[in-house]
Amino acid sequence: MSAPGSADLVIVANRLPVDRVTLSDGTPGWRTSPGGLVTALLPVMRANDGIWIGWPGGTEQDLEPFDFEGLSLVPMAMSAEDIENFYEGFSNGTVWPLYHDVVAKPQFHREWWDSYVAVNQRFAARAAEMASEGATVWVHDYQLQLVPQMLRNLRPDLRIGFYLHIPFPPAELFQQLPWRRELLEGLLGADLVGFQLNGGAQNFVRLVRQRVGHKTHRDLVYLDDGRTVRASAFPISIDAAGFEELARSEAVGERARAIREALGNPRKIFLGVDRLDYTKGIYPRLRAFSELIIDGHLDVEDAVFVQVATPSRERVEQYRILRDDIDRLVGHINGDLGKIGKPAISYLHSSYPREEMAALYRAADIMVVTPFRDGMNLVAKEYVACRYDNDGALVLSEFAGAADELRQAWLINPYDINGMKTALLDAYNADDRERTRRMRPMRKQIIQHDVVAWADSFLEELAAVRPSHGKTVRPARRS
Ligand code: ADQ
Repeated sequence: MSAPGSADLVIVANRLPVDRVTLSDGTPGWRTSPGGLVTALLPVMRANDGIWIGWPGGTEQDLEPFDFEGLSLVPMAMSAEDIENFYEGFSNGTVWPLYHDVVAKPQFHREWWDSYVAVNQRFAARAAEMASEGATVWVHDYQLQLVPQMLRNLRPDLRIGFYLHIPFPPAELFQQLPWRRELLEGLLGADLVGFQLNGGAQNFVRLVRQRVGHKTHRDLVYLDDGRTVRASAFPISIDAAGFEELARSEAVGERARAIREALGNPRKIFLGVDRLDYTKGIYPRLRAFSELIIDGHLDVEDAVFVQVATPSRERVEQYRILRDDIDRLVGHINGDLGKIGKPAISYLHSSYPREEMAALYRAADIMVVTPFRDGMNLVAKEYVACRYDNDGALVLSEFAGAADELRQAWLINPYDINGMKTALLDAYNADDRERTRRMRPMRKQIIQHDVVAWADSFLEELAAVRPSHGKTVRPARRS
C-alpha cells in the first residue's frame, strides 16, 4: 500500500478540463475547456478541495500540478506513442466502436492493449499518490477502465467510483474483446460502477456473472473477498439553468436574430450539432433532409439545414474517411439542390463558445439529433434547456440515451430513412400547440434533473455502498 497524499476527493479522467493556449505575450497558458463535466464537478470539487488528474493534451513532459481558476490540476504526460496506441488505438479504435454497437469495425491489436494497461497503471499510481487516507476517487470513462482495480491494489482504503459516459454493450458484442475478462475485473475494483442507462448496468452485471463467475443479485455483484460492487444508472445531464439564462440574455437573442438574418430569414431552420463522429448519424440525417427537397415536400426558399460538425480524432482513419464522405455528400446536395444565396445545407466545421451555441439553439426551429448509438447526447438536452418559450421541435434518435428521458421528442430510428423523413416533416409542420405540448414536459425533466443533481446522486450512492468505509464527500447541493 502506498503512502497517502492529502486530497479527499480525486477526479481521474483522460483529459484535464483545460486546454493549452498561447497568451498574448507569447508564453504558454491555459484556458478552461467548456465541457459539461467540469460544470458538473466544479461545485463538489470546491466543497471538498478536490483535485483533477488528467492529460492536458499534447506531448509536454514535465508539467507540475498547478491551480487554475480555482481548480487543482494534476497533469499526466503522454508520449507520441501513448497517444497513438493508448488513445487513438485502444480507446478510440477498439473500445469506442465496440461499445457503440460496432457501428464501425473495432480493431484488436496487442500492442494497443499493452499501452492501455501501461497508461492506466500510471494514472492509478498517480491517484494513489495524491489521495488522502479513506479519500473518494471518481474515475471517468472508457479510456480508464482498468484504473479502479489497479488503484484498489495500491490503496485498499479508498472509496472508488467509476462512471462510463458511453454505452456499455450487450454480452454478444462485448465478448469479441480478447481482453474482456481483464476489463471486467478492472471495473470491479470500484465500489460503484455508474452507467448512463439501466440497460448498460444490466449488460455489465450479466457479463460479470457469465464471464467472471461472481454471484450477482439485481444491481449488486458479490466478490469472493466479501466486498460488494453496485452497478447502477445515473443519466448525465447539463447545467440547465445556466443554458436557459444564456438563452434569455439580450446578447444571445440578438445573435439568434442575426443568424436567421444571415441565413436569409427562411421560414424554418433545421439544426444539427455534433462532433464529426460516425456514431452520430450525420449522413442519413442529411440524406433524409435532401430527399424531402427532391420529393417537393420542402423548398430551399423556406428551409435550410445548418449542420455544425466539429472535426475530432482526425488521426484515426475512420474519422478521416467519414469527414471526406460528409464533405462530399454536402457538396452533392448543395450542388444539385441549392440556389444562388440559398444552399440547402449550411455546413460548418467550427467550434463555438457557449453563447454562440445558445444562439444557434435559439435560432433553430427543429433540432435534429440522430445518432446510431449515443451514451446520452447533451446537445438534445441543451436545445431543450434553451427553449424557455416552450417552442421548438426536437427530432431524436431512439438510440441516444437521452431518448429515455425526452419521450415527447419526435423519436426516430436513424437506420430508417423514410421514417426519419416523416418525422422531420411532421416536426416542420407541427403547430404551436403541438410543439408546446411536447416541449413543456421535456423542459421540466431537464430542469429537475440537472448535472449537479447527477454528480450529487452518484457521490451519495458511492458513499452508501460501504458506509463504514472511508470518509464521506460533502455534496455540492442536497437535492
Ligand atoms: P460526446 O460524444 O462528445 O460526449 P454530446 O453528449 O453531444 O457528445 O456532448 C457534446 C458537447 O460538446 C455538448 O456539450 C455540445 O454543446 C458541445 N459541442 C458540440 N459541438 C460543438 C461545437 N461545434 N462547438 C462547441 N461546442 C460543441 C460523450 C458521449 C455522450 C455523452 C457525453 C457526456 O458520447 O453520449 O452524453 O459524453 O456524458
